[in-house]
Amino acid sequence: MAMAGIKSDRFHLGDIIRQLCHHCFMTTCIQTLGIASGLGGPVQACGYAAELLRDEFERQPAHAGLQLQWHMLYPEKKGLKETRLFQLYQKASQFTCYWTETRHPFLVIGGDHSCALGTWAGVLQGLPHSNELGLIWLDAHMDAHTFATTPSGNIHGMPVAALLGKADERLSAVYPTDRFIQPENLLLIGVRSYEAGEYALLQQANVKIIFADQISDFSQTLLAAIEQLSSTCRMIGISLDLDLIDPEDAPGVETPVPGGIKAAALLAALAAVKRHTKLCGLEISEFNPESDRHAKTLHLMRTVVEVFYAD
Ligand SMILES: [Mn+2]
Repeated sequence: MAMAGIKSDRFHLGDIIRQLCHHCFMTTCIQTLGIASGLGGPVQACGYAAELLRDEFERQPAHAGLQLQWHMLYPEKKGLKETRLFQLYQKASQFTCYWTETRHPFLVIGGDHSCALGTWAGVLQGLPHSNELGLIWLDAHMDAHTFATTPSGNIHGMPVAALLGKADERLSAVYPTDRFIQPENLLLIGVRSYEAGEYALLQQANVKIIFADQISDFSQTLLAAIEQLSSTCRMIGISLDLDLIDPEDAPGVETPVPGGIKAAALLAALAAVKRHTKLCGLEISEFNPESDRHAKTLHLMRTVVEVFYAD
C-alpha cells in the first residue's frame, strides 16, 4: 500500500513538473491589445470585439501553448470624436512602439479599422527608421480616403492615407506620429470595393494593389507578398480587416462585400506564413457582433489568432 502511495505521489509530482516546464518553456505569451472603439465607423458595436474575444478565450482557453496577455484601451466618453480617437490611438501606439523596440510579437484587436492609425504608428516609432516596416493590408476596401474624398465621413475608410503621409489636416490630427510607411512597403490584398478618390491617391503614391479577382491561390499571394517585403524591410505587419473574408464565412463585419477570400484559404495562408521571422504583429478589425450569425465570425476570429500564434 505504501509503495503504491509513493508511486502515485511520484506520478503526481512528475505531472506537476511537466506542467511547470510546459508553462515556463513551452508557452507562447502574446501581448494583446484590445482597442474597444467603434468611433471610426458607423457601427458602435464594433467596439465590443476585443471584450467578446477575450471572454471567448476565457470560456474556452486557447490551444495548449498559447496565452494572450490582454491590455484594454477605451475611448473617452465625451468630447470631439477626432480628439477622442487621437488620444486613444496615441495610447495604442505607445504599446506597439514598446513591443517593437523589445521585439515582442503582438496582437491588436480593434475596433473599427481606424485602429491601424495607432497600431502601425507605434511600430513605425519603435523602429530605427520608418522605411524598415512592411505592411500587408488584407481588406475588401482601400481605406485610403481623406476628408476631402470620403463619401461617408467615416475615419475607418481613411487609415491607409494617413499611414502613407497623405492625410489632410483634419485626418492628420488623428494620427499620432510624424512617421509614415513608404509606399513600396505597403501591399493591399483582396480589394473589391472602392471609390475613385482613394484609388487615385494610391495610384499617385504608386502603392501595389492585388484585387480579389486577381487571386487564385491566397497562400501563394500572401507568401509572395511577405517574400517581396522581406527583401527590404526589417519587420512586417499584417492588418486584417475581417471583410477580406467572404460574407458567407464571416457575416459579422461592418461593411460586407461579396466575392471575398474563403475562411479556409485565409487560415491555410496564415498557417503557411506564421513562422516567418520578420512578422512582428497581427491586427484584426471590423468585427461587428450585431450582424454575426451563431457567433460564426467570432469563432473565426479566434481560429485566426490560434492558427497564427499557437504552435
Ligand atoms: Mn478596412
